[in-house]
Amino acid sequence: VEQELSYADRAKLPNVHPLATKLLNIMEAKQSNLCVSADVTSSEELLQLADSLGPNICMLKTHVDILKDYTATFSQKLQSLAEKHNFLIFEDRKFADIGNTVKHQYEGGLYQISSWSHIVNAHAVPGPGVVKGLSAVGKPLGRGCLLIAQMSSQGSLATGEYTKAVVRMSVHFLSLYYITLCVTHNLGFGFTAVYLCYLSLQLNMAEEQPDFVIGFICGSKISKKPEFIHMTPGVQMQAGGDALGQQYATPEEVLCNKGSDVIIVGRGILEAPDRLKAAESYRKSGWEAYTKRLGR
Ligand code: 5FU
Repeated sequence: VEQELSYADRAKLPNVHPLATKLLNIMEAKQSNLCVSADVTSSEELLQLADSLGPNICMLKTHVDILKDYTATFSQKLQSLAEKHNFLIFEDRKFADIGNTVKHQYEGGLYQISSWSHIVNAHAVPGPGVVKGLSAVGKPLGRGCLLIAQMSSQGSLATGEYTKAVVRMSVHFLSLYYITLCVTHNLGFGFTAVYLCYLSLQLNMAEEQPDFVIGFICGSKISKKPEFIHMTPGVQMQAGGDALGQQYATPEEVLCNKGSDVIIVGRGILEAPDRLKAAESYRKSGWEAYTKRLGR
């Protein structure tokens, strides 16, 4: 039986993205695969959450556009807390437009997300251009992106062949671009053959160096490549759901049975009477489920 790699082993793989290495090392050091989803509407409360739960988490997920009082100072303070407590920031922006538009949305506007968020995510619906656009801004800054391959909500259309296509896109987005070029420029057969050879080289290069996409939002492990990080929302101690279609699985189910790497927990912690105690219990469950999966 093939022994599964630990987070620490995966951090050392030759082709892993530096940001994925950083995350995997944080997870190992803090014994935490918990990402808290800080879905609150006041900056002060968010910062207070980041400071108090910081020691228990590997990552903090934001929806910056639900804050009623966002300022640039807030993002600076959040970055300081991320350094103080050694966690990464993930803005759950779900970019889903053409490359040129997402470039502006990522870099500019009110929030200037690329300046403070280590990780963002994107829908694959627009095709590879969305990754290309984000990458133009994020790659020089050492940022990373998660592709949304599955969603936790009831009736999600991101399933089956769509999910598989997202996994392929994570690796091949550059190559798809070349195919399009080839077709739209109507190159002759000979040229196309040469292009295809070049393309397969590109493919391998992309596989060897996932240079911006570091993983997926998904419900279970969907890629065998240990360089990719699988992150799963819709997690609570009790399976179930909410009134608006959210569906929950337990940390044990997600990390041990479904083979994901990181649990994303919002209301399971935010609505608990003692948020710190709840975060610690999710951290502990998550870590135990992971070590059980490793069989160590
Ligand atoms: F991509 C996804 C998804 O498929 N499901 C989600 O729930 C993202 N989310 C986010 O995770 C959602 O926007 C919330 O911010 C968070 C889950 O919060 P909960 O309170 O744990 O349900």
